[in-house]
Amino acid sequence: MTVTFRREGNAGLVELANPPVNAMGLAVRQGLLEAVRWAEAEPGLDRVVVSGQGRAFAAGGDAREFDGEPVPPHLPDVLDAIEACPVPWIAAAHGVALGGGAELMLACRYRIVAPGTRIGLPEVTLGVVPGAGGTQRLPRLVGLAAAVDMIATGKPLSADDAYEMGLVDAVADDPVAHALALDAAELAARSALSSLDGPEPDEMAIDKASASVARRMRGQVAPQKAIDLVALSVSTPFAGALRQERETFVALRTTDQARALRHIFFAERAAKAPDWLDAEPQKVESAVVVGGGTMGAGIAYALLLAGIAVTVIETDADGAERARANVARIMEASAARGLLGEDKRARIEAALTVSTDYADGASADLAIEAAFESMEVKKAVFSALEEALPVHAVLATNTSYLDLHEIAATLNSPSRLVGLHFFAPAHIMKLLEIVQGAATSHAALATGFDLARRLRKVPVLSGVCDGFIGNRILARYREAADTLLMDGATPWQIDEAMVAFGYAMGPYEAQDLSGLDIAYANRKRQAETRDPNRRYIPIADRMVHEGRLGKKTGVGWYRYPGGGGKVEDPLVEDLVAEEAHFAKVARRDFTSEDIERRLLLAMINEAADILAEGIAQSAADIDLVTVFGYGFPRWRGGLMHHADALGVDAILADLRALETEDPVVWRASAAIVACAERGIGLAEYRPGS
Ligand code: T1G
Repeated sequence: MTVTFRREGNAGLVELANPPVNAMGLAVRQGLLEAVRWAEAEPGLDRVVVSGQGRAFAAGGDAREFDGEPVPPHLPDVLDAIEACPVPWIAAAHGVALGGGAELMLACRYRIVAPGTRIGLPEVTLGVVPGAGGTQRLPRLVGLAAAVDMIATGKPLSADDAYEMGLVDAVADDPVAHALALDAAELAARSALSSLDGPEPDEMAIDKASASVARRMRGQVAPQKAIDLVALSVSTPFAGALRQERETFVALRTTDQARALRHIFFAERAAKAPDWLDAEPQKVESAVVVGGGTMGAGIAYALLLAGIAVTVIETDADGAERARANVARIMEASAARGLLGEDKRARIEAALTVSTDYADGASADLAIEAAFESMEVKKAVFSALEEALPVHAVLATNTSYLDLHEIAATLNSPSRLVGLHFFAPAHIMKLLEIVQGAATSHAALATGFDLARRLRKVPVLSGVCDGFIGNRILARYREAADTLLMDGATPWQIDEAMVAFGYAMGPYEAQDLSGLDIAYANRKRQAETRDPNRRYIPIADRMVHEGRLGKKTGVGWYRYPGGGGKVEDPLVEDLVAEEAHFAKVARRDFTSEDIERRLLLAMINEAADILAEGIAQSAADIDLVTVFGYGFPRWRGGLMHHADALGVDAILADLRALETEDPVVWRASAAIVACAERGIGLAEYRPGS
């Protein structure tokens, strides 16, 4: 039974029992409707208290059902029945009440939550709109401005904020007990929200919400649809508006955007240690972080937040001071954003040690090296770690590019080495590439996945190659962009095309932020092994030679007059034109569509090679890397999900056409050829198959 109901005195007690989070699938809807019929027939009831078993009241509609046709009873009808029930229903919630779960609360006459409960209507984050009365009942309860803000952002409220706003009537340690103690007469006098007049008009609030979603959720369809529906509540009678809400919800369920957002929602939750990983993780109570720069400090803070004692090792006293200042700066910023309370801060500060002596890490269970990206430095660090730390300690490197096998070759126990590739800022970015070397033990890997769980990161397993999954795709993306530059496009055009596609910023503005010297160092490192037949674009090297390193030098691909926004720089266009002249390139125009197509094809083809080589376990893993680490638009589902939306046949045809231009860089990946031959998508493709 996913819904149970029983009588206790004059009260009916209804419980959602669909673990783990009481998703309101078909069985729950049927069960709720049976409970209404029971309550209507049960003599002498003066209230029905609905609550949820387990860690949540209800997480809303079962998103796994959204690919198929909606099956009755539909949630809006079930909630209408609850609202119309002659016995008043009381919602007694804990944990989370999201989407349909919050709408169930709105269909009740009285709402009680336990402290710590989160209440929200996050449907837009799944590419849909509230589809069971939320857009009509909420504004009638809390007013237009509060309702449109909640629904357009999808952000859940805390119990106290919900009480402040009037969304809930009480915050109680035991909501069910509180419900049972309510005065029956007061309860019976409460009106159904659907019977109330619509909210006062508030054009300002609507316009503000529209402007905000146009900025923050650019390219996504659902947010503005949700705003339009909430606006309807001012003048449209409840029943009519509810129908429009339902039609909109059903229409959006099967859109590409909703499918893409569901794909990422479930892929993120499926990102766990692979089934074949049967080893026990090393219990990590204390850790060493080598290097207290931006990455090291972020990693140290993330570990401290998870309750792990941290020793940051630096080369000298100045370095140690800078490291301590870097961690303190992160704490300050988190405290300023209300994310770090004084007690927690004191605990974290007490658990942090900064030292120049590896011996201070003698009791560590894990070491994460985040030192300068030079193989020489890495080797020195790991031999010091192997000497100072206990033999059970797992040794990890945060390298973004360097060869794990070369580092492992310097260790007495290479099985202890695993790659843990964090993304800046390490305490915020959710992605963690866990890199498995040939010698990496299952215990070291399991420790990486267990750490990801404790740090609430999205772990993705990667094999060893230059740049692992993410940076390898990024390198190909930049190479393809530089080729477009050489052949006729401008940084502005390229960035605009990728922003129009859905990225927050294009490759050139992004590089100005991170600095052109990082990629330059990598190109220099790769020079010896680069394929001599592969076309090489020297523009970015020239930029570095001329000191145009990006924002940190005030100029890069763009100028930033007065430290403000990016401005096109004719000197860059001159530099590019000159390089094209030297290379005897006849430059030509590219449309925004050309640019988008070529850059996506380049990334998709490289990602397909990564899949074919078994560096990535699945296309879904590559989607997680591109969305959580590289700003690929979440509402497009990640690089490979988008590739399947384009279709492998079309992709192969495009690659074949571009191969005539350059057979080396546009050689179609074996994975794409195989998928086209077998008539499958990249999502079904498995390495080695
Ligand atoms: N549908 C289906 N499965 C769901 C689910 C949902 N709505 N929510 C969670 N799960 C699964 C999840 O895949 C995982 O499965 C397990 O539950 C635990 O989740 C008309 C129709 C509730 C805050 O957007 O935000 O209502 O991996 O690992 O970190 O308007 O899940 O164990 O197999 O995330 O504690 C709107 C989405 C739906 C809420 C719990 N609701 N869920 O977080 O655990 S649309 C949402 C969450 C709607 C109506 C429409 C979170 C959570 P597995 P978890 P968690």
